[in-house]
Amino acid sequence: MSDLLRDIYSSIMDGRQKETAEKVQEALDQGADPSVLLNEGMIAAMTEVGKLFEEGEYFVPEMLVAARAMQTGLGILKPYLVKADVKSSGKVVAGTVKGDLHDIGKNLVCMMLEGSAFEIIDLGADVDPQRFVEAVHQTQADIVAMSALLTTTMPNMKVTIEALKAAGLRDNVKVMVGGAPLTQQYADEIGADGFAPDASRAVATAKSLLAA
Ligand code: B1M
Repeated sequence: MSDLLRDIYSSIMDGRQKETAEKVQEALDQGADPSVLLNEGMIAAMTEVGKLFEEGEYFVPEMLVAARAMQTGLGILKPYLVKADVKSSGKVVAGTVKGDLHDIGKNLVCMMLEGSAFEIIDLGADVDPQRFVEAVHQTQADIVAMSALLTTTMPNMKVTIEALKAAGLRDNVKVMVGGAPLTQQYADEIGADGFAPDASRAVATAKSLLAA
């Protein structure tokens, strides 16, 4: 690991927002590969934060400041990940499901999709099933992309799919799901059309859903 990559990793671990932004920018200015910074520096740091939380060494405030530093770093990285295309690949309504505040992974998925010319309607986190329904109705979206990071909120994906059915919209839209606790099997069980384990594969999944 290079010194700068190590600095990015530790500035996120320690929740130092300003330093994270400066180090990410410095690395980019030196020609670093954005996907290496993202995966080996930033996501690796968040994974370690989660491990320390599980071990009782980090608590919610530490997770929160690390998440803020991560979001700041992602803001710097975004223009390098998102290269706008001309023709729209499709319209995506995205959000983290009801009860769930984790939005970093969802934001990353949105960035990658945007970088592949999808139009994103980002509903944010803690999104009520009816809000997804309204957004699909209003925007005539092609895809609903739902994220969940908690085992306790995963069932709200199924609730949202049922709400789309009840509104008569399920046949008009593809549903894809993702988030750390999810599996392809769970996606199949709740009747989603697609699952992706990470943000780059989310792009491939979205494309294949619209090609099908
Ligand atoms: Co929370 N949290 N958290 N947390 N948090 C986890 C998820 C946890 C695994 C930590 C742990 O115990 N090891 C654990 C969940 C346990 C479980 O349910 N099995 C946990 C817990 C318990 C909690 C609280 C309950 C803690 C408490 O209050 N006691 C609480 C719940 C609050 C709530 O949501 N109601 C809570 C709170 C928080 C913070 C607010 C402090 C903060 C979130 C801030 C924010 O997001 N703005 C936070 C954080 C930062 C984490 C960890 C450390 C990091 C999450 C993250 O951003 N990862 C996390 C531990 C971990 O994941 N290792 C943890 C980086 C991100 C890039 O990865 O989100 O997985 P991820 O996204 C990936 C893929 O999953 C995938 O692509 C992304 C990029 O590759 N993906 C998709 C995601 N969505 C997708 C959608 C797709 C496709 C792919 O298609 C639509």
